[in-house]
Amino acid sequence: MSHGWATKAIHLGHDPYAGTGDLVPPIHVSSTYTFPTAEAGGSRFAGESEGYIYSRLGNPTTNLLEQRIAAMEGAEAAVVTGSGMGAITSLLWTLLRPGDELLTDTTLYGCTFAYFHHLLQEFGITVRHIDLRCPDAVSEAVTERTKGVYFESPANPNMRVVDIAHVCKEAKKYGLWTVVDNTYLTPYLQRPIELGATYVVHSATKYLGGHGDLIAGAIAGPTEEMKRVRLVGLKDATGAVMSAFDAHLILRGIKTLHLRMERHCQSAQAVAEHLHEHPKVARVFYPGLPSDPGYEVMKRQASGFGGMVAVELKGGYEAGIRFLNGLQLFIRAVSLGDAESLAQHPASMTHSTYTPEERARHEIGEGLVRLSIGLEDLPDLLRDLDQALESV
Ligand code: 4LM
Repeated sequence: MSHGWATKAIHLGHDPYAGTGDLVPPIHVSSTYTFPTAEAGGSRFAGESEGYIYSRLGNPTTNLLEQRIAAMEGAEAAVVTGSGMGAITSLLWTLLRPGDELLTDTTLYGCTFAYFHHLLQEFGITVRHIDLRCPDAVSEAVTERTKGVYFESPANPNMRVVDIAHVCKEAKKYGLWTVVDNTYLTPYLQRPIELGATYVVHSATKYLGGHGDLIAGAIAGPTEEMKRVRLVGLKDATGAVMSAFDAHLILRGIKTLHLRMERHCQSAQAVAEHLHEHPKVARVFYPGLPSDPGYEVMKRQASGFGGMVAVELKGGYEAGIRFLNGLQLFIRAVSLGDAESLAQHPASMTHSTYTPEERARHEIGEGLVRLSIGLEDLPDLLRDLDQALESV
């Protein structure tokens, strides 16, 4: 019998009646594993027999989380990592070689942008930004050196939405792989692999963990490729493994992911509508507003619009900073996806890795304020936003 999405997120891969009968899967803290004989150890290293070797290569608690994330994403397999950046770098150090070319959308999370521009480019990999919202963007940009296409949707911080099925179909025509950073929506709301993507990456620090108490990442994709990522990008290149304790916290977090995401979406929609009407607001970036350029595409490819809202105030940078400083319930902090509502200023914080000219080119406003809508009572959130806007 095939179970539903939430049932898998709660039960998959653990038999509560086995062994000591733990309802909750135990946390396996061992860094290394015993070999009954020297030959048995050699045979595990040679890949001829099953069995754990060393926790950088695999651990029962992180492996259970990998099974659940793969099932949630509709992927064949997954690999979990010590951070979202650990996921992105472990995947791309596995897939790219000097001379290769990577196509990407105009907007990326600040450290992904820095990795692409300050590392990949210095190692002889060309990264080209194209407007993936244009239907012919991939076919016009592809060269014989192009290996893949990487994007976020909705993008951090300006909520740009890319038509995932269309871009993946175009990329496939030229034999390119595609990577979608699904951090903002989570597999509860959007499953890029089912829409044709080859890989998904996550900062599991955000909604998957959901409680602001860990740093983690995940990659999902085809089984054989995930083996390579584990043995090349993760084991040898980055070493960015997840601890068993963090895997336990994420296993706990994803049991309530569906409930949390429903509430994040509801409140974010209400906040976006409220701010959209406000006389001090120049523009709200939220694809759940029918006036947003991403609205129609999002309705097709996701089952909700997510919990992130960005806002540009009339009065630009100065107004944005005053607004941030006026908030009393929203907490001034980067990161997102927690129970607490968070607010930050991308130009001076998460996206300060871009130069001002790059931010202008990549559509990241200097006055933009990003809100991660938490799980508090909505009237309290609206009241806090209103009183902070008063001070502008
Ligand atoms: C932030 N973001 O935006 P780790 N992909 C996306 C992200 O938003 C992030 C990462 C990857 C923020 C962190 C301070 C779309 C992170 C990187 O931070 O390495 O888990 O994820 O506020």
